[in-house]
Amino acid sequence: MVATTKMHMNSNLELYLVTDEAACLGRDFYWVVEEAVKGGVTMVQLREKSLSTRAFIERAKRLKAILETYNVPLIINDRLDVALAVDADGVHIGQSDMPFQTAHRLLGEGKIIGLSAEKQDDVLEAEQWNLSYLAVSPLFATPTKTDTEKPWELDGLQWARQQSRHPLVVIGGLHPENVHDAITNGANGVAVVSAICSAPSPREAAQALKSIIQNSILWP
Ligand code: TZP
Ligand code: MG
Repeated sequence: MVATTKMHMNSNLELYLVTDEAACLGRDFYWVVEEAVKGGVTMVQLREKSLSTRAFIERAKRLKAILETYNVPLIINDRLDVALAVDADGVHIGQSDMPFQTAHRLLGEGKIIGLSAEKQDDVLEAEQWNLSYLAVSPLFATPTKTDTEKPWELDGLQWARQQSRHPLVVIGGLHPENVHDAITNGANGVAVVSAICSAPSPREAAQALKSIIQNSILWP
């Protein structure tokens, strides 16, 4: 048997869209996500805090059908039951959600599991698990989510890069002007809500972010 250190080697974290219907400014949710994917989003996390379980599952099913046609993975925030119900590609868990070991046991091999790190102890603790990625959260302060720990800022990201063997995704306050700095200070991928969901053209916003990310990776 071939030993693997990561549960899911092929997930492309470069431009990771985290959904928030309220940030879509009244436009059709599925249209916004599909436009973003056409612009180059490589992973989508369905993050729903107020839908009923039934509505969450319906939304996840519909989104999965769209994303499958672009070969883009669907990640479910928090809800293992919803991820299992729709056979999503993985889950994203936070520090107060289900523990990693439980999520791993329930989901089985081959699924993406991402974890948020909100403080230094979270980064150190996560070294023992075979995560698909660690989300440094929030990198910068953001009006989209205000109940957060202190932002990491770029020096905190550098520290996390030195400590962690996991791919790092940054989330919180990312936009075209600071994405290059995030990549050159250690991020493997950039997760955004408003920079895409609230943009006049989600497709063009995704294209612009993707181009900055790829140029930053090639020429750090
Ligand atoms: N987790 C940490 S910050 C955040 C989440 C879900 C929101 C990021 O939103 P934005 O609009 O990209 O700053
Ligand atoms: Mg959570």
